[in-house]
Amino acid sequence: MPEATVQSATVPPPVCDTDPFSLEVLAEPHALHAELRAAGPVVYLPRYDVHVLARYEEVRAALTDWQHFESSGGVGPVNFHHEKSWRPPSPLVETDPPGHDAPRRVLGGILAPPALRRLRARWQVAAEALVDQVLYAGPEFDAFTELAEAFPLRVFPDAVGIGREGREKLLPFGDIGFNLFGPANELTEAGAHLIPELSAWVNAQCAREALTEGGFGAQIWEAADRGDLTYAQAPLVVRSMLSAGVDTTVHALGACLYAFATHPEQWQRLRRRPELVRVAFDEAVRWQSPVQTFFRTATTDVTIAGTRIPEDTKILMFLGSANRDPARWSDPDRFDLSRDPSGHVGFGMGIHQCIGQHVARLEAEALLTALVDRVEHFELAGPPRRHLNNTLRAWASLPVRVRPSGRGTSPVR
Ligand code: OVM
Repeated sequence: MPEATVQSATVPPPVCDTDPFSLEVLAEPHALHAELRAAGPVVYLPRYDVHVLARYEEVRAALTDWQHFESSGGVGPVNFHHEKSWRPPSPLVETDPPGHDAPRRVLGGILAPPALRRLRARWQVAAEALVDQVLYAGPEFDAFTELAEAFPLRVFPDAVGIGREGREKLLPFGDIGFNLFGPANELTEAGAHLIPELSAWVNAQCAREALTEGGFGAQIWEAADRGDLTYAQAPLVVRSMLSAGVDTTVHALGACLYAFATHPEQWQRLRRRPELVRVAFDEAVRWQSPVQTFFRTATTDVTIAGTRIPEDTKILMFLGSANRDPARWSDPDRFDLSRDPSGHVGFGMGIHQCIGQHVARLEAEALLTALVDRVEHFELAGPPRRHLNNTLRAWASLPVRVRPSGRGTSPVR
């Protein structure tokens, strides 16, 4: 083929044989990320037949180019053009314009900052009550289970408007969903037997009759009444909130609490300047990247930095690696409230950027504010434990010891 000038103009990418979804790498991913960033702008992973992007510039470019890197082929390694998904595709995360536009507009309005204002005071009271309750029991506790898990579970399901029964299924359901944005492995295997029961329960919560008036869920059905959504889309949009809205926030709060337990000087800075809570949350999301990866599918042959990515093949984007790329961030491994974390891709970027981020920010603001008022000093009281997930940088336990400030209503002084 002497005339293959277009082909010969492209460079073969470096190859990586490491499995980024092995338990060892999931437990400690940063060395592989550094290796992938150093190897080149595009790296090929023969194990999964995907091209991977681990540098900030390329990850950001791919996230904002939905025309070439589509989501309707699935945002995990499974290519929906050839294989069925484990559930009907999400009308938000597993779709592209124009089908994506209406669900995005509707849910985006319901979860926009002005619409959330009525929740702020109630969530602040709930956070204060929870922190008081935890501190009352003593200065040592598990900040992951007792705060990071407990707080979203106290406020978010009520805001959506689901029933009280069965809420303990939300976290395992989300865990399974996020494992299924990665490859079939021991993690997906371990959850497989729970899928029928958990899915049936979640799907039942998405029905109009199951949702209380005024909640996010009921508002989605009202949008269908107005013709802004189809009646077929409404329960799937409710399902998106229940799939993507709990574990993500829980592990982002876990990231915040881990950050402060290991950086007491940053906690003092936040106590001096509590208006930094929102910066603190974004910096924790950048630093830990609770959502580590997403895939896209190439809509056509695309060339990135001279490497050809064939049409209809998968691209794996490392958000967590982009968020620690030294080419974009100075001293990226440092958790530092004096940096401006804006531009991080922990919530994604572009048309699919996290639609629930304002809800998460409000939850974080309520919890951190309650803690700032009540906790003078924060430290680890034992080794923190990770929970391994194919997509989430997650926690199982975060033992802490605190010195209460004597404010709030805690009797522990
Ligand atoms: C969805 C969705 C979106 C993001 C994450 C996710 C299971 C689900 O729209 O259903 O995790």
